[in-house]
Amino acid sequence: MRTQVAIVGAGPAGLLLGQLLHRAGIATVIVERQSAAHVLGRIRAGVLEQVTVDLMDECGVGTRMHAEGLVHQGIELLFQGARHRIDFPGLTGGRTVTVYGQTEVTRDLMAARAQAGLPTVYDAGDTVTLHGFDGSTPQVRYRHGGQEHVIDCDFIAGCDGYHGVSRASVPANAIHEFEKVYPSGWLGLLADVPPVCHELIYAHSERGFALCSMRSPSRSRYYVQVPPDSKVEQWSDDAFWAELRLRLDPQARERLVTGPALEKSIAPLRSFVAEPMRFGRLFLAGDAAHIVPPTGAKGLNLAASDVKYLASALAEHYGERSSAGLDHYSARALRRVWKAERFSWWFTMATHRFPGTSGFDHRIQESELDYLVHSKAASAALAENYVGLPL
Ligand code: RFL
Ligand code: PHB
Repeated sequence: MRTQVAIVGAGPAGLLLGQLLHRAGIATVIVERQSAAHVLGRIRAGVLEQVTVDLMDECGVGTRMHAEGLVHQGIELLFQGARHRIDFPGLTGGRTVTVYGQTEVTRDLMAARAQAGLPTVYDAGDTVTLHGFDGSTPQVRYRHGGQEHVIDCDFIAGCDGYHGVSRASVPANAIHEFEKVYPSGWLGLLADVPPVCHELIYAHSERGFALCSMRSPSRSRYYVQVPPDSKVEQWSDDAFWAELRLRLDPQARERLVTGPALEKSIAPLRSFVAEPMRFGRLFLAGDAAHIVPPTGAKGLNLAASDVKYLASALAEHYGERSSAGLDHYSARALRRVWKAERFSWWFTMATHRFPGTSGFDHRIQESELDYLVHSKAASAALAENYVGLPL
């Protein structure tokens, strides 16, 4: 089989790239390790920056997002028992975010790809291998249905997440990795109960961080910070609700509606960047190249901005025979990545309670939050990062 761009991974990065390239008249094949149902079963991101919303529109898949997504004009920060609102439009010249689950983003993109009749290979398992990307004839090989398949292509897009094969295929001496692991995880619970508040609440308490988020007016997503070695089996639904309640303010506690978990999982907290994001004819995008802790909701949005840069660089290559966009892809993407890394690290450190921190650290943290909500400059810095920095 031959194509122009072979895409490894059918998460949001791979599917968005496929759609953008299709609209630019560039042929793609996507190879995914899991089944489509498995990809849709993962509960992850919930908040879209305007840049991501615009990209969904550009891909022609924005209709359901606009009909069902919730436009949010701010967030609430809870600490020392009191809530403080950060007003996005007022602090950023009118900008907002849209609450629309990654599952729905993925579903809409999968449907558009299927409708356009574009080739996607699911269930490739761990058989995918990358070849020749340091030369001029790259290949992606995989096994499917008991047979070996080869995709000859011009470029490979590694959109296969943190544990994928793409980054792992690069010789160790060609890549520089930066990592910070936080000694905590987030235990998340999804339930068909109305959200405790019409906006997200980021809560700092002596017992640790909590987040009240949502997917719709009748479906809530809650998180509590847990020790890194916590196992999801150790947390009954009742234990989760009890812990969440302890981290909220009296009004939220009173309004909290509990119910059986539709899904419960633990996500580690990690910051990670691989540099560069290009190796010959292989380009990394999304979680394959970088991870942020979920505080601030940047992961999916960074995947979207990488893919936007990559799609325009590839369109320039095929349309104008210019390699300038491809040559600048890594530096351009990394500039935005590092700003989101900084923001996610800072927001995590400001709102979590980590083991081994002292009374001094806690006073500084409370002072930081106090400054944040009472200084217009500090609130504006939070708001402009949360709604997303310009491309
Ligand atoms: P994904 O979504 O991991 O998709 C990669 C795909 O590649 C496949 N794959 C392979 N395919 C072929 N061969 C192989 N060897 C392969 N290995 C892997 C995988 O099966 C998968 O389908 O990466 P992508 O596309 O870069 O997308 C990134 C986002 O998924 C991620 O950044 C966000 O989910 C992060 N994130 C959030 N981001 C936001 O912008 N806003 C949020 O509110 C937000 N909340 C979150 C989050 C992540 C969380 N977890 C679980 C880490 C909340 C949580 C709890
Ligand atoms: C979510 O709804 O899953 C979510 C929202 C905001 C975050 C992280 C996750 O910062």
